[in-house]
Amino acid sequence: GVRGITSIPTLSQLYRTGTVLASKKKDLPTPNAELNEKICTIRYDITKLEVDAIVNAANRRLLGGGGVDGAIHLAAGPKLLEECRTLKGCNTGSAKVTDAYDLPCKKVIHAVGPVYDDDDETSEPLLRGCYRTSLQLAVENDCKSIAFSAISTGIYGYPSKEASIAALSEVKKFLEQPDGQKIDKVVFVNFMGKDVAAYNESMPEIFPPT
Ligand code: AR6
Repeated sequence: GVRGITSIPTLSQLYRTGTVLASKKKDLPTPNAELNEKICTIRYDITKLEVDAIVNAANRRLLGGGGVDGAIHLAAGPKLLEECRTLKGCNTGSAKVTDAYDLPCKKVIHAVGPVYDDDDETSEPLLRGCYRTSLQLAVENDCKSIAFSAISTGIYGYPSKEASIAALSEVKKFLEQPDGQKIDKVVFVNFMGKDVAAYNESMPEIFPPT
C-alpha cells in the first residue's frame, strides 16, 4: 500500500529504538533535537510515498530512463513525460519541478546528479547542488515534506557513504537557515542494502542523538 508521512520513522525514533546506533566519534557536531524530528528515513519504493514532494534521480534530458526515474514515470503515467518535454532539460547539479499525476505525492522534483568520477572534484558540489536546489523548489512550491531518492548512487556510480555524507550535510545546512523553517520533514529513501548501511553510519555523524 501507500505510506503517509506520519508512518515514516524519524531519526529520533530510530535512535530511541536502537535501530540506528550512535557513532563513537569524538568530534561530532552539537545535537539538535528539532532537526532529529525532521529527518526521516525508510527503505521503500519512493513512488508509494504520500509526501508533498518526491525527488527523482533524473538525467539532463529529463525524458525518463532506468532506475528510480523509470519507476517514477511508470507510476505517474504518460502525462508526466508530456510535462517533462516542456522543461527542455536541466543542468547537472540542479533540479526542476512538475506535477505528480497518478503518484500519491503532490509534486515531483527532478534532480540531475553527477556521473561519479573519483578524479573529479566537481562531483561533490554537483551532488550537493541537487539537494539544495530541490529543497529550495520544495519551499517555493509550498511543499513541507520532501522525500529524496539516493541521487547518483545507482547507475551514476557515486559511492554510497560519500553520497550520504554530502546529502545529509547539505540538507542540514539548508534546514539551519531561514527557509529551512518552512520544511517539516525530509525523508531519505533507500532501496538497496548498501545505501541503508551508509545512511545508518552517516546519520549519527551529521545529526547526533540528543
Ligand atoms: N524507490 C526508491 N529508490 C529507488 C527505486 C525506487 N523505486 N528504484 C531505484 N532506487 P538510479 P542515478 C534507488 O540508478 O544513479 C536513470 O536512467 C537506487 O537503488 O535510479 O542517479 C536516469 O534517467 C539508487 O540508490 O539513479 C539517469 O540516466 C537510487 O535510486 C540515471 O539513471 C538512484 O539510482 C541516473 O542515475
